[in-house]
Amino acid sequence: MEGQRPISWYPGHMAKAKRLLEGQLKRVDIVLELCDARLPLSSRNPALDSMAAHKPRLLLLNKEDLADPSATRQWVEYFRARGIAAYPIQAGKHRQKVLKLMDGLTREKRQRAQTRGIAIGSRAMVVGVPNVGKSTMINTLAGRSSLKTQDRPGVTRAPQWMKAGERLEMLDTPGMLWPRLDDQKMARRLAYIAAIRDEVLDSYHLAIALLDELMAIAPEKVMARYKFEAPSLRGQALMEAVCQARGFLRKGNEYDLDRGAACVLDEFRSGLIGRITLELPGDVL
Ligand SMILES: Nc1nc2c(ncn2[C@@H]2O[C@H](COP(=O)(O)OP(=O)(O)OP(=O)(O)O)[C@@H](O)[C@H]2O)c(=O)[nH]1
Ligand SMILES: [Mg+2]
Repeated sequence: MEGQRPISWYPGHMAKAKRLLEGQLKRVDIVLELCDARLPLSSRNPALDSMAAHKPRLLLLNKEDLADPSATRQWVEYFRARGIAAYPIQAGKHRQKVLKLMDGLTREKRQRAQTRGIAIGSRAMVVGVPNVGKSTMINTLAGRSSLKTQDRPGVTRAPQWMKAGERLEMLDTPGMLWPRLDDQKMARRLAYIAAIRDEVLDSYHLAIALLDELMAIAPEKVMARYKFEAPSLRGQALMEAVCQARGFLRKGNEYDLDRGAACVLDEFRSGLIGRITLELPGDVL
């Protein structure tokens, strides 16, 4: 995009992350993969399908409260049609739901062990891009807030085990990015959901790109939030409309575009513009 630095991925880091993940996979019985329900494709790790092919696995579309419910239904169908058990959740809330799903994944193995008089436990790892809600999920399952969580990427720095019950141990992992190296659109979308640090990007251009995408997907929500009626507005004019609505002006009546950008990113991330999903299965088929 014009005026915006390209986001660079580091192949060395990716290779290291892949090796780490391979090592951890050997130590667990279950894989909980979290993706962001607003971005179910771009926020998934495409390598996991083959790497974890032989492990019981769940794909949890997290932050469903921020996504468009009908889009979430389409995504669940899309993944299930491809043999991937997908479920929408809110990591901070759905303790029983996720425990039950995990229980279902290991029941056979446990019952086989039981017939031999052995009670076995389960070890599960949680993987996903930065800021997707991995630590929140484990805290919820464990029923205590031991792991640090925050609405920014890179909060968890190292893998960490945590007991989540008599027979359940969970491995929290630092967020891992695994995009196609050349896909700037995907990278931008990861930045919208704060899976990539803001500082890596130019917030102003990022926020304009987000507004443009939102106007293409849900113009009525954007216009209702920022109180303007011009469905064809795009680019800087759109950001000016936001500044106008909020009174973000500098001395001399110039628009404070940086403040507008910060506001749009914040409000999208916290769901204030509405429940919006950024990509649909139809876009990728
Ligand atoms: N709205 C909403 N917010 C959520 C949900 N789950 C997690 N969050 C928030 O998302 C932010 C990131 O959560 P974390 O649990 O720290 O995410 P993480 O995947 O561990 O992040 P890293 O350790 O940085 O990779 C926090 O502010 C959480 O409160 C959800 O279902 N809905
Ligand atoms: Mg974390």
